[in-house]
Amino acid sequence: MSKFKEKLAEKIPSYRERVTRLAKEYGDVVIDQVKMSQMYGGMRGIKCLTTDISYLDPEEGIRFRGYTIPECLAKLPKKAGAEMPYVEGHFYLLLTGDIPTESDIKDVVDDFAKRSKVPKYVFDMLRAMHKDTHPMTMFNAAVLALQKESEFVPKYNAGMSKMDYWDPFFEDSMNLLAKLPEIAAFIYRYKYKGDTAIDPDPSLDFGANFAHMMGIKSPYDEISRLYFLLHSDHESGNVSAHTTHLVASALSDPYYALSAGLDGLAGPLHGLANQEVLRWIQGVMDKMGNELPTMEDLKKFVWDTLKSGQVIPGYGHAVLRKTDPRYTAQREFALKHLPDDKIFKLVSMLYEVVPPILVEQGKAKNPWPNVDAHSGVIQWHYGVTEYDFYTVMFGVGRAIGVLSNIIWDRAVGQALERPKSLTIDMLEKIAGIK
Ligand code: AMX
Repeated sequence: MSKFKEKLAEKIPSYRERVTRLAKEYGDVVIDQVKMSQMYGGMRGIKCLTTDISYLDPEEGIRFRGYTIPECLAKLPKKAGAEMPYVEGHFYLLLTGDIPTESDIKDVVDDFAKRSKVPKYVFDMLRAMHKDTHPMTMFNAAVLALQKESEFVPKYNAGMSKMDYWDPFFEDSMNLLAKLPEIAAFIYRYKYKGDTAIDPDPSLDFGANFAHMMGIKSPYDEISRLYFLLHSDHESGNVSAHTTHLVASALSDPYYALSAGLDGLAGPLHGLANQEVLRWIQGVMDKMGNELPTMEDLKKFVWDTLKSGQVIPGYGHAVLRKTDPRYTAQREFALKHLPDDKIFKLVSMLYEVVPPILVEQGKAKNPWPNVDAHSGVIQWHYGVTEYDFYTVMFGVGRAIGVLSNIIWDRAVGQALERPKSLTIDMLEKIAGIK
């Protein structure tokens, strides 16, 4: 057993004990009530999920295992000379709750390297798909195609204790995560660079290897590390995390569960928003003859978008009520590395223009930018202008968080998820409508 897995195994019994105690001894304690408006409002705010991996405070933003984004960036170990922490170290933190040492990280880096070989049938399948297939469909299909590799399935079929489910979930998740950077980079170079895949370099860490396989020079390795870290987890209720958790609760293995979660990430109100942001920004630039608009022109463009019944992509959030710290972290990177980039300047102008307009319009509960308002501009700067691809990178990052979550779901014995539904007749009766 690797030191990493041993560490996790050490942590599980005390968490299991706490969860069993809460569920058994305090099983009747009321946590929340459900309102009619929440049943028809996407279940916003209902406290009915549990995770220790991240917590989203509406005002402060995400904390990973109790650490804010600036704290993670400062405390997690970095490769000598690197600006951003190892993705492997962040994964270690999410899974164990501890900030890793250099040697802990080496353990994970080496483990990933051993598991990273992508079987040829995955590439064959991707090449057999229609060239116009959305890269997110290709990515999700690749994850699903790998399902035959699941170690959970044969162990489950052979009969195993519920207490041990987490072990093959861990193995499947590690095997899957190790392969995602190569699958994602392959899709990029297959679709947009004339099928010129670049072989992985096993001596590189997760973020740097992805940058290498994309064929993009430093500091793209730094932005890859940052990007995967920032997109990893956002509590349990968002569509990708919740879907992965739900599907895994049926004891569908991590391949099935992640592929389902990624399907949710592909929606325009969720992960696809970063592609929408760039598409929308290009619309502004096209209209302005590729020049920066004036503030007045930009205000008009924003109002025109709203008046045509569309949302402003990259703004608003179901939980957050301030500027997303994931936006801020990317803005700080951009201020340092690409302050004169034209699209970055436009994104900065939007930061001034959009919030007051959304407030004036009075619909959005949160007028501030979310992570997606910034992700695309940095990718564009480093030459990744094929914005259909952005959600795939979001997916690589999100996999780190959602897979950590389903390993822990099995570790603490989370049950099959099965909420109850009511009919309109029943609700009208409850409401006292005659
Ligand atoms: N532009 C215009 N209108 C917006 C808006 C925006 N950016 N954000 C919210 N609104 C509107 C909603 O459409 C809704 O209108 P309705 O009453 O006519 O249906 C109203 O404001 C209230 O919505 P809300 O409670 O503030 O937001 P929500 O929880 O229902 O939805 C989100 C949250 C993110 C889907 C929404 O803000 C949105 O559509 N934003 C643009 C798309 C986007 O950036 N998505 C990415 C989110 C982050 C992620 O998952 N990657």
